[in-house]
Amino acid sequence: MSSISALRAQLRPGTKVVITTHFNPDSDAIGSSLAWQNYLLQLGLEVRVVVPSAVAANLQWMDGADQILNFEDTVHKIAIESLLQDAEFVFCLDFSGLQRLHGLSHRVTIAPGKKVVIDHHLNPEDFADYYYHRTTAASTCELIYDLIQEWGDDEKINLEMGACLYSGIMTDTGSFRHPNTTAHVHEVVARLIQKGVNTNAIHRRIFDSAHIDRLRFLGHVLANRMEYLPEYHLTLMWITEEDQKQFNSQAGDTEGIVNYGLQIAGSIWSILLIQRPDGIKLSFRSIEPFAVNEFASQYFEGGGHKNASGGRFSPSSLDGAKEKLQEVLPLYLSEINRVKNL
Ligand SMILES: [Mn+2]
Repeated sequence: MSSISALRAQLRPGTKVVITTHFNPDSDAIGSSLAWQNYLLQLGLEVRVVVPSAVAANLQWMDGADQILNFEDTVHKIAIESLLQDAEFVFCLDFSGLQRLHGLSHRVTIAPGKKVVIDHHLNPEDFADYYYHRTTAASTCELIYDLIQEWGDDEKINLEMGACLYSGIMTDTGSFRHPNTTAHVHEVVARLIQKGVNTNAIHRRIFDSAHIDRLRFLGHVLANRMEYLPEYHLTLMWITEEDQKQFNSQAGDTEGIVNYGLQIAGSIWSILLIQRPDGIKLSFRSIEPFAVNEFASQYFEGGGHKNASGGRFSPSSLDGAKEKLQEVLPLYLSEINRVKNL
């Protein structure tokens, strides 16, 4: 493993580079990837962004998003394989476990180029040659900003990049209200605003660009797919495959729904179960100081941040996942009671 500072000198004009990010890429994943691409293009490198699954509609305004290659698209897939074969560097942004690439994981693993991880998730895997990794960073976009500053290239952060970076910082901090929102986060954002980034327009593009189906879907989940378990201070939500069909649910439409569970007085955590063809996807959110990443990794093959984690349960049975929860929740009762009294 080498120091990231040694990397700057190797990023010479003409160097072929691939940037990739996690499955179901969110605003931090796409924002950091496109901002980093913009920066490397300014240094004269040949850069493509490739993703394991589709970019959500509310992120497609970002500069460069129309050029992103999606591994789930059969035409793109072939291009991605040859790009990975030729790349001298593969930048892995906003993830540090290869399984988060899903179908793309094997291709990246066998890619001959040097791997560079830029990420803020806990427990990074040891697969890369360079790491710029800090769990205290609220977002990968914040790390991209910091790294460009460390390399003395502030003037290269242009408006397009600034908009991408702001998007990831805004969403990964829950619009600046999650406990990860440090003074540094606000300092970075203040600098982006000074550079002319229109934060209000970005907020509207990301959050106020829903199709009416999406709002009806949300209404359905809140009205019919939510339960509050007072003894566990837990809000439980679930979405069936049928629900997703009925409301014509698109990539990204389930994003953020889990957070509603924390709005109930007394709730210290919230779990959303989403039925997918290959299993149940779980999202966990909690309030400080209750940690959900350990729960996610211990019982649901997952992990993540202290207050925001993911997991999975197979087979694709919602009842099965709920039964598993009923089994393991009592084991957490003492921790729940400890935290609720703080
Ligand atoms: Mn992130």
